[in-house]
Amino acid sequence: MSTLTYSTAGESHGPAVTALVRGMPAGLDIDIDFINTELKRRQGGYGRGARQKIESDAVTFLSGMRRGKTTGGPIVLQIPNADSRLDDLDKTPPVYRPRPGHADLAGSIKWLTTDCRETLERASARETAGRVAAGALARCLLLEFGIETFGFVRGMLDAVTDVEVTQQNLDDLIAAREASEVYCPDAAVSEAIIKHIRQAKTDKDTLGGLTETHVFGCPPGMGSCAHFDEKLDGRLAGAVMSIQAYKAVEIGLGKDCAFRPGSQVHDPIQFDGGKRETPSLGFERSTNNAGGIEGGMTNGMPVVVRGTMKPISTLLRGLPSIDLNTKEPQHSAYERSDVCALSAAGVVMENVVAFEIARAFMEKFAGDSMHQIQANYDACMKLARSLPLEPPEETA
Ligand code: EPS
Repeated sequence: MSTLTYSTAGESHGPAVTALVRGMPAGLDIDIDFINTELKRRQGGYGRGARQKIESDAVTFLSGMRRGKTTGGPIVLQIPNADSRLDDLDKTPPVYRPRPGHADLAGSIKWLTTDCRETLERASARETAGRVAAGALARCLLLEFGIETFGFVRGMLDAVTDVEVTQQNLDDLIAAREASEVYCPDAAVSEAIIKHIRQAKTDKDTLGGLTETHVFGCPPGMGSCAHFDEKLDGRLAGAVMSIQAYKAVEIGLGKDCAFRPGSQVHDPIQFDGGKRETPSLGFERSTNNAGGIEGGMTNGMPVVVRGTMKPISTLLRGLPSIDLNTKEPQHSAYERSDVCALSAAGVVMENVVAFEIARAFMEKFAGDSMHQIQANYDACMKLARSLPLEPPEETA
């Protein structure tokens, strides 16, 4: 059995984007419709560019699946690109004027070329289709154990919702998000965001914003404080920060911890015997400033992650740059792009967060098959519920 991991491959205008997922247990029912729904959601959101009218993203399983279930073997997911033209020089000409904020300049120096296309084809956010497919597959596993994720747009500029996300209002929030063109479960804030995007388009400018993911139903003890590279908050931060254009990640209260004393940051611990059979095992908090993670481990409360996306670096009006061949000042090149891809980024974030949660879940309840994992999960939860396993030692 290998650790649950994934990697992606594919260029924005190559034949396809793919994801290779290793370590999925055998016997998991794969909900392809669900994966495709997530891919569709990633393509949407007000402010997207013309590419999304060309593509109709849907996944094909090239391996690791038989009769709708995982086999335990490596899984290759493929999403074809309709706009495939990588080797056609007329349709994908070289780009010599790097965009400030994009991978163009750093990548060109890294790969020793003056053609930014060598870099931008892989740096493109089209790659996130592969990440969404892998994350949505991981969510099929999590849902078997009642672990649910909810991702949405929190806001941008002066339009930020203060909506509270709880398991109780989750269904209403999902409905409100689905009704919003920008995936924000607050109608008034959605309107304001759309206005901002419309204005940015007029100004030939771009916009970023805040996205958030909440994960419900995580049992305590996933992740680890024993090894820094097993800390779940570190892994979540790395996963979210690696999404194209993300510049900050916060868990729970995040950076606002700096502005409060400890008494107003740390979540008081209570025990509710009536909730012993729930994933929290009854260990409850009146607040969740920790965002469900303490010491790099889940504590039974919902995991809350927030990400900041910078505005897309391809501006229709360009930005001051140079020509890499002549080094003369030039405005940056314009490649077809989005005015704002915040809603899509929220979908990407939800799915990359889910993959990291699934990875931590598999490390704790490890098994080659769903049967084995279910048995391990049940046994582990039973032991945790029976604490103390030995009579407490007398103290003098
Ligand atoms: C994207 C596909 C790309 C861009 C965007 C996201 O398509 P194209 O470059 O063919 O228009 O719209 O990519 C970028 C923001 C970027 O910097 O490359 C997608 O499918 O998400």
